[in-house]
Amino acid sequence: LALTGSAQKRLGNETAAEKTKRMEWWTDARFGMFIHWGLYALPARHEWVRNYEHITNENYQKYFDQFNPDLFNPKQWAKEAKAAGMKYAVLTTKHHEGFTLFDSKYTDYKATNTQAKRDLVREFVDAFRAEGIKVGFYYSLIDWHHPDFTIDNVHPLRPAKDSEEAYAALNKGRDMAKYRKYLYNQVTELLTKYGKIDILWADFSYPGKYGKGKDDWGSVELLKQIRKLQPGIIVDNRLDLNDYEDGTDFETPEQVGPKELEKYRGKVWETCQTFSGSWGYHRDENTWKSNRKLLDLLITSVANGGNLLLNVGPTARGEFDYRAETALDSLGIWMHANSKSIYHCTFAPSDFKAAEGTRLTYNKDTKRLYVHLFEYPNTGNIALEGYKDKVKYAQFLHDNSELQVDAEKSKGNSLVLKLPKKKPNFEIPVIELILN
Ligand code: JFZ
Repeated sequence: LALTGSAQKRLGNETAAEKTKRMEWWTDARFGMFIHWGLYALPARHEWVRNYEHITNENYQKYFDQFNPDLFNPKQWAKEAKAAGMKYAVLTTKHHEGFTLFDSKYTDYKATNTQAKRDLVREFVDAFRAEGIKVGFYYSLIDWHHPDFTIDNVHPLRPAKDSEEAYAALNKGRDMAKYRKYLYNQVTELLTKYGKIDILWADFSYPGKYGKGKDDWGSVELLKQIRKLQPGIIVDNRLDLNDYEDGTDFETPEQVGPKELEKYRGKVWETCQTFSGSWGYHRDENTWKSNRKLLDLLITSVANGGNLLLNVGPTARGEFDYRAETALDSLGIWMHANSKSIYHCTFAPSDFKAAEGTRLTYNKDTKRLYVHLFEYPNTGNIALEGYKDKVKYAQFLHDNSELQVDAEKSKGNSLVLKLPKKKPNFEIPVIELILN
């Protein structure tokens, strides 16, 4: 059988089974915390502010000068992530603005040279590890501060308005080969100075005539180096290596709705989501997702075999916004009682159809099926068509209270369970079915 074209391109020798094994902790974990933190927390109006408002290096300098996160306490962050039920965390070690939270020997544009006077990545790593949370590094491929990074004529998030000549003039003297080396060196620093790193989240490629992709980043060499330095690491798919069969590890659908997540069933993926619209701290943004919506995204991710990476944008003083804390608390209360339907779970076997108003997750090892009641029936029962001879025992997940079968109503293949008229005190209660 002749493989054609790109499908046969490989970077290493890992088999599909070995990859599954390497990623097992991550696919089991299902829920992680994204942290977008950088100088953009000071203007507090989106992490793209430098680009959106065309701020020059000179005018952006005030944020570097004023950066003083006096309340930064990653132990507290880690406690809050853990209480919410999150198993891993990914921090922006450098975002597009180019400022590094770590002490890099390749730049002066780093936290060590601000009033913080220290390596904030180191403290993050130590604190999260101490809580048993896996650590990941986000590293921006894009860099608006580096003198060799060429300014793009067309960018997916901001199409060009100027002429090609104007851009050519702007880019005179910039050398992507030098930037490529810088990025390689910094990733090497990140993967050698901080012990075992569980995830690398490189961001992002926009290949095309005016864009940037694997040749600009040197992605092939970079990924080889990443794998060599950290053999166990899990890498996102934004290095533009999709034509390699064993390239990167997971897909990253961003800010998509629950309905769209169905398309990813069967793939290895993680959806990243903000509380509001911005990833960095945004003071005046008031369109926050409801707690129910966040819970929906978590459950629906697992119901389609994926992970949720939920973002927090800490303030310039280094604390989580009170609105984020309230949302995390609410998720934590649900997770405390219901996390068995999340960890180590995936989509249900195809012979179980989700009843109207429900979403299913499944643990194949314990052979338990979880029915999430998105719409709580006020009829005093629920009919599960086709489940009749497949279920040994039924209970609520949050308290292990039995849910009796309504034998009279259970006709044909229909399994009808009696439910309390009053909805239990959870936004989305879960029925646990122990299968035969
Ligand atoms: C990127 C960043 O620009 C953003 O600031 C944030 O860090 C997010 C997690 O990742 O955002 C993207 C990346 C790719 C697309 C859109 C937003 N895209 O391909 O459409």
